[in-house]
Amino acid sequence: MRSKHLTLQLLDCAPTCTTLRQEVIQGLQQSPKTLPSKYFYDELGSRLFAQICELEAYYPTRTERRIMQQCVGELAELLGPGCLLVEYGSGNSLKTRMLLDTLKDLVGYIPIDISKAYLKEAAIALALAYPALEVLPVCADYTSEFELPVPARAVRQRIGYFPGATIGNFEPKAARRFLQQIAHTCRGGGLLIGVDLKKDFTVLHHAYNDPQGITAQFNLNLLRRLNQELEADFQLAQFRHYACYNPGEGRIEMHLVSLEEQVVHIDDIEIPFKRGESIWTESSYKYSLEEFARLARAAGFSVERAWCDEQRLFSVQYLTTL
Ligand code: AVI
Repeated sequence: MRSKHLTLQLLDCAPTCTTLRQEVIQGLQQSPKTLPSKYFYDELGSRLFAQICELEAYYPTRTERRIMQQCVGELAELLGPGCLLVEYGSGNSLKTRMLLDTLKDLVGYIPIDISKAYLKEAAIALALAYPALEVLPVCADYTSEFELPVPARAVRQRIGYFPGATIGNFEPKAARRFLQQIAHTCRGGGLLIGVDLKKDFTVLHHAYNDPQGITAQFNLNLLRRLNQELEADFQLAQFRHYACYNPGEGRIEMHLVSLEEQVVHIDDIEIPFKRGESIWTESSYKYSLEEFARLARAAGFSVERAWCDEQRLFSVQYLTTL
């Protein structure tokens, strides 16, 4: 990867089109129909998500940013020098800059993201802004098995970074497995993670049903992506975004509801829809501090510090491996 002033090595472990096709067809043949939320993030999906993060209704991003502003100094003291920062799902890496600016003598930064175009753009911008920092981008589904690149300088400890409450998009068992994988990768080190907290469900409802309709566009973009990459024939106007909080399960559920009885094709496979039938596209679990501490422990971490905002909407937690 070359820009005017630098060369960056990108490690490409991106999922193949076959994986996308297999997972999509499998999900759409189940009852209820599902699609993996990780496929939201093609180039347009990542841009729409960045817009969601700036919405008034979507409190997590700005709340996490405020907490980070307050705790980053203390965090830098806790972590000390010589860390390798490994970010899972780095997107535009904007929130990482606060850490890159404050952590002491970082050995390197490994942004991992499934969206190659977005990753390249972000990695080049970072390498230009931080010329002394070794940036080692990896294009991958971060839940899959892959080796991390090794920086030139010696690493004292690996610190995982998983902001933005994305851990909530995993089913609890998958969340535990993923945290176990990070605990293994970062053994002897730690993980800085954003965790969205349980709260009044009207706040949650508003956050996932924004008045500007950006979340709806983000959800529907998944079907546009399947039309483009798998030559499917979804009629986007025949599906509607629907999101609601399930208090029993402690999660937001996001769906695309078929407005008509219809048949969608992917190659020669027919996917029939009844009127009102939905594709479940995402779950977003909300945790209490106690619930998350139990999950972290089951995965091989202990909670060293948990910082919250005054309204207890969100938490930023620093976990260390057991
Ligand atoms: C990435 N993740 C934490 C977001 C969430 O809140 O669960 C994805 C999202 N879906 C709709 N709005 C935002």
